[in-house]
Amino acid sequence: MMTKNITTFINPFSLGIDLETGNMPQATNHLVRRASDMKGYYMNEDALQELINRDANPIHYEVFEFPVPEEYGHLMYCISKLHPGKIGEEYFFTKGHYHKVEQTAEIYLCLKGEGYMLMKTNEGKCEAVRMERGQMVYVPPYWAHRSVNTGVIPLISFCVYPAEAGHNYGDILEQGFPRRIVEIENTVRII
Ligand code: PAN
Ligand code: ZN
Repeated sequence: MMTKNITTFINPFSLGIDLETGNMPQATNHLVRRASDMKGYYMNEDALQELINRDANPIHYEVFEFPVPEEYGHLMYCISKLHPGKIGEEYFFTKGHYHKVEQTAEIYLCLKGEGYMLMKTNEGKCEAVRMERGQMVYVPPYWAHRSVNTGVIPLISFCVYPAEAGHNYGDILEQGFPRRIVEIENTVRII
């Protein structure tokens, strides 16, 4: 349900984003997801555990943001940085989520790297849209979304979405996505 009655007044501001590295020096929120946070998401749990043991539970992806009020009318924005790698045959991905306020959309502008935005609906639709530098992906309302890095450098995107959207991770943790993106014989396959 959208709350349309509270929109806090704030003053305008600007901040810098390094379009090469995705660095946002003024960011005050830094969310870090490590390999151990991804338990239950990949097909090959043993391969995930091997990575956790071998590389001291490495960083999987990071989100940088300088928050605004989480209210109708404001726009939240962030840098999402997904590191490259595979768990077994499966390329690294973000957990993925629906927005809690499901009628909210999101824009991802890819700044660096390559991969896909995997999207699904509750009605069983699933789409994989290519992400590469300069490509904008529009995630419509009602679509769960997960970034997948099929390259060898971090996949970095600038994201913008209604600030009241919120995140629902539970449904994806339970149901996953109908499709997975894997490497078979040195080729990217969407299966
Ligand atoms: C993004 C994502 C970010 C991390 O900012 O939150 O890429 O992915 P997960 O949230 O799936 O862990 C976004 O879609 N915000 O709504
Ligand atoms: Zn989102």
